[in-house]
Amino acid sequence: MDTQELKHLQNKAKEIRQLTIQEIGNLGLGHIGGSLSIVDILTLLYYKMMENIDPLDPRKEGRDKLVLSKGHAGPALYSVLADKGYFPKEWLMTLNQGGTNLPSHCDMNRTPGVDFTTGSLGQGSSAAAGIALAEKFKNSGATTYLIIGDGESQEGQIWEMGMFAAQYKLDNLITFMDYNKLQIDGTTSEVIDLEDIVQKWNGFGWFVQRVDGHDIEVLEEAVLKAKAQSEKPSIIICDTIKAKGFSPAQGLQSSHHMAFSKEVAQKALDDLLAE
Ligand SMILES: Cc1ncc(C[n+]2csc(CCOP(=O)(O)OP(=O)(O)O)c2C)c(N)n1
Ligand SMILES: [Mg+2]
Repeated sequence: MDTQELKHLQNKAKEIRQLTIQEIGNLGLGHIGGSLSIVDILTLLYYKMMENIDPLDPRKEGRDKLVLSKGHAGPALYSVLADKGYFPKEWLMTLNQGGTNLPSHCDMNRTPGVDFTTGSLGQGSSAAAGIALAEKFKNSGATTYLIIGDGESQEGQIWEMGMFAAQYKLDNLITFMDYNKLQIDGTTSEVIDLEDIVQKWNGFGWFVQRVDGHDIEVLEEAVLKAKAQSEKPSIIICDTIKAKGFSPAQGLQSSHHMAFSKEVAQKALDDLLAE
């Protein structure tokens, strides 16, 4: 990736953070932390990596897909989809309100561009593996991307999916684990420690990489290496910071689902733009 393209994607990620703070800030509360930790991953996917996607034809046959298994981070995905033109940006101001097409958690029957309904942690992972298997049967050549949380990784279903995907050699499945080290009730290490996470996925027969989840250039290299794999599913363990770019609560457990005033949102936006 040349410097110009990198700069463009970094600016895009900043815009997406801005939109997400405005979107949740307008409602006054929401999952700001887990939304902002995955913005760089989403930006790389939607503005560089995903093939055959078309905002005017959201269900296009043979497209690459994303399953956001940590469905509570929907607001970040909505910002990307709105920016790409899947629906009007004004919809962002209706987040999680009566009659909205943008519920707090992802709903494929409500929101153009959302590839799977998620929110019950663990379940999106199995759906993604099923989609990847179906793409193999169809010989579509499409890639299925999956984003899981670190707290979510304490769900047994994640590991059931891990065995399944290795058994069926789903090399068209690329998973990102958003390793922000925080879940609702505390740090992952104090609730149920995940380490040694690289060894664990290795043991499940996956191709494993561990990278800085906010470094778009490094993320791209990891995705390219994952795409070059044959026979093995891939996981990219992404070290991230919860609420990255939201100065009032960056890196704090309180960012999981928090209420904040319009003034606090404005201060966060000012700080973000000054970065
Ligand atoms: C099956 C299930 N149990 C509990 C919840 C409630 N819940 C929503 S988010 C969350 C914490 C998830 O932590 P993590 O995966 O680390 O996501 P992050 O908050 O860091 O984005 C929990 C327990 C849920 N959505 N689904
Ligand atoms: Mg987490």
